[in-house]
Amino acid sequence: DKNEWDYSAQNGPSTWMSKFPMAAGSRQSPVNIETNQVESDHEALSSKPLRWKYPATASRKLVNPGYCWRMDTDGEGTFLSGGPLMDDVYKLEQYHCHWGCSDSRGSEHTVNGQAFAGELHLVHWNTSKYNTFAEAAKASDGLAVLGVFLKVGKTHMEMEKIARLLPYVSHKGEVVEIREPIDPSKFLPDDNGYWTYLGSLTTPPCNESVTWILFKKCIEVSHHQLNIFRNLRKFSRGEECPCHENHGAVINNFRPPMPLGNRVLRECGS
Ligand code: SG4
Ligand code: ZN
Repeated sequence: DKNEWDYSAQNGPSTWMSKFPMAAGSRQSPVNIETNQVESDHEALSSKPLRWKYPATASRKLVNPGYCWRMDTDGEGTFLSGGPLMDDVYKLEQYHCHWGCSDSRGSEHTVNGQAFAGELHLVHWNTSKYNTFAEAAKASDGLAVLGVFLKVGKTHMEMEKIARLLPYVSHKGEVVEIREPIDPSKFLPDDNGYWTYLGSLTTPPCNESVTWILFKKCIEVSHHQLNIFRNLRKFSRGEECPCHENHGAVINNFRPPMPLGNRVLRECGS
């Protein structure tokens, strides 16, 4: 299958470029953020503050695609604009998460070489310039992803609603409809400071279409909540468990940092 890619030694990130040539491009994500090489760009970025709005009813369907959990959203009434996005208006398409096998790794971006326990991604598309998500995903200014680092600490109450539903999508291909509101804005830290740069999707086909906005401040989730993520399975119900390989658990679903090259990392806020 041409679309077979994963995070294993055989089909993992170092092999993606053979089937997905864009993965070898010069604008790839994630990257390591060296905080002393970041350009403060207060004037240009803070002249238009980053603004968002998400109705609590935006979260619609929780999916296990076999390599993460993903919440598909109803973009209606959602809004992201300002900061590096200037006046363009983006809508929320979905959000999903990356995590490790232990709490010491799991994020895709790193800060001064340090990984976090996980990284949440809120994926948006530019509705000012494009008609569909698919069209936007092919354009250099088509997508915007808000990234939030997860560290281990206290139980996150909004994440708890997702954790409670994950056992219903334990196997690949399973979907559950959301009945109680899950508010995406509750996953964002209370401080607005962020880093931003131009990059790509971190999974095949690795389109170079993403304006990345990474919050400097982490949010906390509990060790137990991360363990619930680690209980998701990469295979379908009824398929045989590849028991030799961590019982087919979805873990270490992160791509390692790619070269920044001649790109500029900018920051806004503290
Ligand atoms: C995750 O695998 C999502 O499930 C994918 O969503 C997403 O792809 C992919 O990550 C890449 O997004 O923010 N990490 S990322 O760069 O959004 C897309 C789906 O496959 C196209 C729908
Ligand atoms: Zn992601």
